[in-house]
Amino acid sequence: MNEYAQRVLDLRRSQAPWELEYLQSVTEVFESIGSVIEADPRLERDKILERMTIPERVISFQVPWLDEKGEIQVNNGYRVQFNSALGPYKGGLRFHPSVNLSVLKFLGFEQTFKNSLTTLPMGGGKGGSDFNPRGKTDHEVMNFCNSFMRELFRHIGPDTDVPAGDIGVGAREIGYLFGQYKRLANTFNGVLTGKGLAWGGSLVRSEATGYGAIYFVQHMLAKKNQEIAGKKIALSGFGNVAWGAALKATSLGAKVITISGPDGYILDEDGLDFEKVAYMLELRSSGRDIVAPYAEKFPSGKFIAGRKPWEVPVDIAMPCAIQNELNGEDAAQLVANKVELVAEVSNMGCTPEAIHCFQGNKINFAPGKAVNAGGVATSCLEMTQNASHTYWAAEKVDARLYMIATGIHEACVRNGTEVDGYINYVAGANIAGFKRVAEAMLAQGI
Ligand code: 2IT
Repeated sequence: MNEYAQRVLDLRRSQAPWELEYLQSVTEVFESIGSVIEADPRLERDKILERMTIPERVISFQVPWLDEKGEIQVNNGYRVQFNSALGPYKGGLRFHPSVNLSVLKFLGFEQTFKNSLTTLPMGGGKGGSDFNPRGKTDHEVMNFCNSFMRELFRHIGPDTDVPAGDIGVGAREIGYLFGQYKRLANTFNGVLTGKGLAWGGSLVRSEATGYGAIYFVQHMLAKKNQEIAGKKIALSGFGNVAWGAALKATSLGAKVITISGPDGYILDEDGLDFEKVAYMLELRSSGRDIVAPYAEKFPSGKFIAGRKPWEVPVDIAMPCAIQNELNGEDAAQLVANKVELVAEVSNMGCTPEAIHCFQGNKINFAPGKAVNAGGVATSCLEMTQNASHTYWAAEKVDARLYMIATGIHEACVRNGTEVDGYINYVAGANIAGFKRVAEAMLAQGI
């Protein structure tokens, strides 16, 4: 690692050694940008790395709410407004018991470079709560969302900070959050994305993360003179992102043979079809956070309890669940099973050991900030539609999404191709994302 980058990383580690996820995400970016730092002395002079690694603002608040029994429950709520060099803070809200400040700082840091990669005008932010939606009633979710927004509303706005969904925050939660924002701010505007289609949402937004990921994979394959039809794919997760990826991959003739949940994974050697993909939504709306019922409904599906799908031989692996879900051992297993490429769809879904294993074996590995950027990019298209008081046709949104995925892939190839021709997508994405943020920070002073 570059000496200046190492110094800043060491400083941040000494200040908060417990923020493991955050330090992991900073390390990954800093390992990639040595050549950029060496080429531009202004970066160290203007303390760009020091300034990039402290969020511009962190809002931390209590979220008290009433459960069905009338008892008071209390959660932690946060919004990390990480970097506004390129536009208003933009990034999702995550409701999951694993949420803490380290997780949200890593997500906000990643989001900053991801949003930069889209080349659209968005800064980076992230927020959420350790609220666990599992097993909660609609009323409880609404009570929670109302309380969460009662504090958050004063910190956000269509030109200030535009939250969206993430794990545990889907259409239902965005609806409740938007309703409460509107009541408190007395304004109907594009303050949140992922809204319902009748009240400001964009066509294709709910599919966009998964669709964009598959478009990105198509480009990775095209670079190897291959196509996606006929490929066997292992997905993890069964939420919105895995659903969109499964839908697009299936419609392009690929065979998706796994999905997974916290309880284990489903292996379906027949591959998903549209009925099975539609069933993923039912699984999610059950609020139980398990995939086992799939095997009862579809006899071709086998439920493997307590294990991850990375032990199944496939051509393409796509983690779509949560950070660090694919570790060094999983990666070694995939490599032994002759995986051809790995596209990370979850944010930081692979551990550093896993990434190094893929790269060491010259397997093309693309990081989440490049692969999943179609989601936030389409959020920006929703903002564009809201700001111009109009709706676009699905074809127009989808065509823009495809173009954005194409542009990100090109940026990765341009910045990440090594002397032997191997495309280091991690380096390519980090360098391309970093450069725009750094340029804007240099221009805007302190
Ligand atoms: O990780 C992500 O990029 C998201 N959860 C989507 C963020 C957004 O603002 O659409």
